[in-house]
Amino acid sequence: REETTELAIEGMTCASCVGRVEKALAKIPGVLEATVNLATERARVRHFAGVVSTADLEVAVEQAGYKSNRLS
Ligand code: 9UX
Repeated sequence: REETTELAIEGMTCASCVGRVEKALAKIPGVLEATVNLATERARVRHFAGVVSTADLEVAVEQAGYKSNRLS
């Protein structure tokens, strides 16, 4: 089953930050697509449920140097 998780990302100040966060999320096995909106500070991640947890996404964002909080 696929699901979409939204995260609030803190600490992005330029467009390159968006690319860093998208790349960090997209490389997780089981992630299908990751898009980040700088203006709204939101990441939307489509992934396989059961393969990728919200915690996995948050760890990846934090390892890339940003803070993340689960939205839905
Ligand atoms: Mo831009 Mo973001 O110079 O960590 S890449 S602020």
